[in-house]
Amino acid sequence: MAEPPRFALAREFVRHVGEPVAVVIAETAAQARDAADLVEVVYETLPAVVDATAAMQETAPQLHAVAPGNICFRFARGDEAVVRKAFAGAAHIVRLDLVNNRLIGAAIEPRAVLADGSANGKVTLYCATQVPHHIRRVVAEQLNLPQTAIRLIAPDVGGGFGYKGKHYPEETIVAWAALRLRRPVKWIGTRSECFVSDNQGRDHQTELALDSKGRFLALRVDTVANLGAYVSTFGAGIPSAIYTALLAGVYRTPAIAVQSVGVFTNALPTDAYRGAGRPEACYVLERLADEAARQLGLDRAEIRKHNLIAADAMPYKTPIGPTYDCGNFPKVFDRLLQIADYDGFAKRQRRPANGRKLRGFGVACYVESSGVAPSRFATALGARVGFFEAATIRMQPDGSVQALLGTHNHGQGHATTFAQIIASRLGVRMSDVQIIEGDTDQVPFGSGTFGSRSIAVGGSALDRATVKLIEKGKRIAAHLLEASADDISFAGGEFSVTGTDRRVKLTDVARVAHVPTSYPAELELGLAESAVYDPPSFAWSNGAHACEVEVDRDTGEIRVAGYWAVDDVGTVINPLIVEGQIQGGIAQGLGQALREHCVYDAEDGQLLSGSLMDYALPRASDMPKIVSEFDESEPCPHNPLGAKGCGEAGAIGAPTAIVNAVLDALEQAGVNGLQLPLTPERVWRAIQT
Ligand code: MCN
Repeated sequence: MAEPPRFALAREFVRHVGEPVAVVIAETAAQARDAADLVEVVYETLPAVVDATAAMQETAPQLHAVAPGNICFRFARGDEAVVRKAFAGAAHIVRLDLVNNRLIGAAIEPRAVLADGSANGKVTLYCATQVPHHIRRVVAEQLNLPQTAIRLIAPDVGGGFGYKGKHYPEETIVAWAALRLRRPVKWIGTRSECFVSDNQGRDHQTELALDSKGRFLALRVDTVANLGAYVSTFGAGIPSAIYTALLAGVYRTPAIAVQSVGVFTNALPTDAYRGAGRPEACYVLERLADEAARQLGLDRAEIRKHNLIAADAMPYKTPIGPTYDCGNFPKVFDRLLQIADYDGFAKRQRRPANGRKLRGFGVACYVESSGVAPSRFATALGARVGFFEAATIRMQPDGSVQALLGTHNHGQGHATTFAQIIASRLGVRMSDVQIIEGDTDQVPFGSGTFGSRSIAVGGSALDRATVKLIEKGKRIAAHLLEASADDISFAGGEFSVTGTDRRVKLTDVARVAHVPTSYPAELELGLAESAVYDPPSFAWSNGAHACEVEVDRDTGEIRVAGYWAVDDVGTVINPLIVEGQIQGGIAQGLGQALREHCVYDAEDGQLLSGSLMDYALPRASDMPKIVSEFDESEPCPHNPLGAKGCGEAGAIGAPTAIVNAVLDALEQAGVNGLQLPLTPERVWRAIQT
């Protein structure tokens, strides 16, 4: 992989609009803006290329000396020879060109950094990030400081969606300035700055072919991924390791070969954005399944049922690497068709409410590699960090509990769900539990929150810490109850001598651990335990989503009339929170399918969708009523909670379910094969022509 240097301030070349070139520090933001206007940069305009396929042409401007042809990497999986053979003998080949549109993250609050460098040699960095320990490490490396010289505090950050989980130049610049000036320095992005400074998402062009006799025989996928001007933190990992691993989806296609090429262009860097590689994989497979059904005259549900991996095939090794350890895809799919009344759709389609409206129905199944990530897997791919998680539980003498985790909450309800885990394990009240995240001086280790990992990895570390705490508690209780620790059991917040009514409360054990009137001589005082959890595999969340739309023939406007989701996120800790997470993801998926599109001028690389006036986010009025169900029959077999991640599920299934529904409707108008996003204008033009 070519890894060109990326400096906090551009040197010699500016490679994308918005790349910082100078920093102005003043007493007030207004002064700083005025002073910035006085900075004169003399640019020599160089040719630009913003499209990834165009950037691969021989004549394209070259961005980096270390990346000839603008190629960052070529990543392949599967056996090309086997696939070629299967294609040669196939009855049908279905081919599609797909574009996965570039998206701009738009959390409620922009990014922000405040550094206090007044303490000798030490800087406290308040930072709107999802990955506090990671940012501490990178800033320390860049400023040549020990990690202990930086305290990173990430309080409520106003949403993140993945793009706040990456390192940005401003974090280093502000820390550096604060250390130089020995006083606090603050930068807060304006909404417009977010458009030209924050990582963007998706931007894939994919061509694929599939052989079919109604059964999928082989799949070939060629993807060109636009990385933008630099490799962002996970920028190269998303379209390579993560996206390609999921191209078997829920289907038992025996031969698969995938090639993904990461390309540099004069656009902002792309990186993880809710779903990160998984929506792209789902889009490829599920658009293809619909197209195959259309060309072969098969029912869309039937072709899928024909090819789904059976529950008794688990564990199922895909031909491109991953092994799914659980999941009942046919059951989830059947349930979806039932709740969405798929059988009744033909009737609904024949009689739309208004004659000018076209009605369509779409489905999309997905598998998600949540619980990112087994460190073994990540480090083998070149990640220079482990992806495990750590949790510490401290019981105070009064019986209240503090839990410190390296994950980060920015809207996922960790304070509730993690407190639930502790309360159920230790038999304490939820109101007696305090969850602490987002402070590197308090929490010893952390990988942060992304990749729907907090429950499966952080929650599992927490669970392990409770087990250790109970084990120690048993030894203290054994001493107090004058019994052997082997005879002590724990339930409902009490230790008891098995088969007797002798018991002592955990809260009393906690008090004795701090006020040792009677305490085992061989034990250390205190009641605090830490645990680390490194997942042996991903937690394979999966699901099936369906959508019904009405397309207005005269305006191209699309109304999502119904939306149904059946998701297998393993054991659900908090149904209300999970439902909210699924809904939020679907809202973002709807945005990708129907509204959002990041556009650069192909000639000069200017960002044309540079504000919320040009970049349309979905609104509350665009959202349908969502019917959401969970299938908990297949808990994750390798983590103690049985939980799989849910934070991205909606954003994975929704874009494709919605697009498939719109294309189904448009077929009645003779329209096929539109690219994302399906804006009213694009749909209207297609109907007209
Ligand atoms: N949960 C549960 N039972 C399960 C699975 C999860 O009760 N079987 C709970 C968890 O305990 C947690 C929540 O659901 O409270 C989400 O858990 P998880 O799926 O582990 O996801 P993370 O907490 O790791 O959050 C990351 C995920 C990602 S990758 C993005 S992007 C995202 C998202 O969550 N960004 C969000 N949800 C978001 N929600 C808000 N409001 N804002 C964002 O920026």
